Amino acid sequence: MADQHDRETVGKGGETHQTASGARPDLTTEQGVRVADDQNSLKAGRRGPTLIQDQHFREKIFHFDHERIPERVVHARGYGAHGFFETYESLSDLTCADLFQRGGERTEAFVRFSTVAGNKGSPDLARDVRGFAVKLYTKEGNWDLVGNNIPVFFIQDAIKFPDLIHAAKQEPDRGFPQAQTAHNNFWDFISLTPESMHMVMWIMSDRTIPRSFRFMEGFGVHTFRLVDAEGTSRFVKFHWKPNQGLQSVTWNEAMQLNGADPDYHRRDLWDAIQSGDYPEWELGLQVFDEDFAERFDFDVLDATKIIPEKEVPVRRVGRLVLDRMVNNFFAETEQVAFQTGNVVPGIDFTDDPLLQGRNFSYLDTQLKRLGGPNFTHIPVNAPRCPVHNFQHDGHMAMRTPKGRANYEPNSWSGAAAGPRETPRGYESYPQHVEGPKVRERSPTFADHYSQARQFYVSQTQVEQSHIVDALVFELSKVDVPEIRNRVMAHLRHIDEELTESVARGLGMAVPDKATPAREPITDLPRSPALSILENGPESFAGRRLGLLLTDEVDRAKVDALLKAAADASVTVTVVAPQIAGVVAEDGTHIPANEKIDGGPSVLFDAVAILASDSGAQALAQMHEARKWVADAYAHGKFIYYGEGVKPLLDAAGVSSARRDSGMIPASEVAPGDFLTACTDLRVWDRSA
Ligand code: HDE
Repeated sequence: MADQHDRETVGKGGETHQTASGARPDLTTEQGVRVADDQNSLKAGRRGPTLIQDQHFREKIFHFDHERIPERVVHARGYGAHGFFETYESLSDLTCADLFQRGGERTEAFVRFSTVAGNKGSPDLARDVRGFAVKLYTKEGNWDLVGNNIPVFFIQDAIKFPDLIHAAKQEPDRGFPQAQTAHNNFWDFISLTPESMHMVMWIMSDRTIPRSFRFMEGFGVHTFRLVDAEGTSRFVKFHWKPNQGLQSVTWNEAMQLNGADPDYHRRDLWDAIQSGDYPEWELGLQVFDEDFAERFDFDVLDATKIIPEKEVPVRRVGRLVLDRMVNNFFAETEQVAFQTGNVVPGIDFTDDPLLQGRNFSYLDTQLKRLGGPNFTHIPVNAPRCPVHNFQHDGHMAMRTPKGRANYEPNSWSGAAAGPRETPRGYESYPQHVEGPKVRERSPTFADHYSQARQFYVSQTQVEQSHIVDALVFELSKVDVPEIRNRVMAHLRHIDEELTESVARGLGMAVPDKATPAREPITDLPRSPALSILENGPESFAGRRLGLLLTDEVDRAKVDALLKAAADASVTVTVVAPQIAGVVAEDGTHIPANEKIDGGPSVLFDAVAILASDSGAQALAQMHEARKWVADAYAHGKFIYYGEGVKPLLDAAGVSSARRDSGMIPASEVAPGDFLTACTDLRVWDRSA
């Protein structure tokens, strides 16, 4: 029989099950008939035509022909994992949501991270917002917190979403560029949409090129409500804070990574979870009342605004741990359906017009993608609590309801006929609403620049320079000077020096200021919470070291470094001139994980080079090896180097004069101390 992986088979009851461990199940058709030969179709004669009566062949090809479903219209490329949420202590003073009632309580969770603009096969390191969608299977139903890694959005009203996404995706006549905003249509739209300028500052920062999903924050973005058992409502903004610290890559690395490993983020999450290094985030709440909302400089219903952490501190109320990869990418990550409308008693919406629009869109889109109204029956989407209703029938109904009752009220479902009363049924917060029907933007949404400026001034100098570089890069891909001018005209309201630097980078003059809908506030205080570099890791744990070795290397030195890395929870990738690995001075064999051109230094958070004299000389002659070192240096990485490596460093352009605090000689510094120094991640003042 064909060489098949252990497959799941479909049992009588319709549920899938694994066969007894180790035993390879017989192949069957979907009807359960055993297949005699899965490798040859049925033909009239050895060299004759295939017969249409070959039911197994037809069924196999038929199924294959229908394996694809439409990709998500946005967030098509994503990666999911299972885990749990643990509540630290009861929040009954704030909300009656069941998952927050008891300290130590764990709630099953599924998280899908994603990029927004690229298609399913696009590279992971596109400059893009990352989706951070969390499904919490609570005892009182599913709560989906469908967030991003940036706390604001481009637009204030959902009616503009199709325009934004059309402008960002491939241009319609040519079908490119893929997974990038560096093109005319995107910047044309942005230049005509001043409300996007705060978000533009975030997307031009390194937030859009995270080192991995594990090192980024998540945000619910909108203002939601928490409602307690007495029916009192408070406003809330949701945050996910990574315990691993924040970390991004540089733009030059991102561009190289997309070639070296287009699955860089997927692989990182897979490797971390499979090795038992489970990523964790703390759930943070910013809770505030109507009085604060009235006093605040901006409208809390405007999703282009944050509430600075200094004004309303973030209270950490629990942790999210991802500890299990999916069994099957399609069944789980592809079929998971998030919906902002999925809330549980104790959590409610506000009138944020973006959120209101999303509540419509997410349910609607699943019909197209998953083909019918019964997608809630798919295991990854099904609530873990009982489900009873009369929403029956439809495509692919997986439940088999029993009995005569399929309407309500009825007198078949139990002794007490008549309408049901459900304790703790979901009650919407009885907010008073009245007003004329108008198509208008509230004037309280009119300030488009103040918080963009606050974000910019809250960045370190290095981060500010990355924003300038990103704007220059993106606008240099725009070939209509008028669009560049319009963007710069907005930038002038954010920061004059920023605009001048961008204009210099483009070789253009600074244009007149755009006419603002409202004059910005220019003295909002700096907020360190907005910087990545001010919220870095506390150690180098969870990071990856690239270790370049050659034949004849001193085995004891290699072992000492590997041990220090294991002690510091740092993963090591051994890179060598050949994939077979190297033979150390003592004759022992050290296997490699990557051949040097398949394992460029952009893949690693820091690098180390241990080589024999002759090995280093040979490396100095190799273009890939020189580039390996030169890139690590240019990207500001910590470099640990053994004796004898000098010829390679010189050949890579890292002469003695350029050796700074990040160039760490193994002859002087113990491996453990080198890894401790790596906590800083980069030597930013190194000029490339
Ligand atoms: Fe989404 N968004 N979105 N979005 N969004 C979708 O739903 C939409 C917005 C976000 O991993 C779609 O199932 C509208 C903000 C994530 O499966 C769709 C508006 C935020 C994901 C949709 C927004 C998000 C989506 C496409 C403007 C951050 C991926 C497929 C009002 C708070 C979920 C799908 C996953 C996906 C609509 C804006 C986050 C079409 C109309 C703001 C993380 O329904």
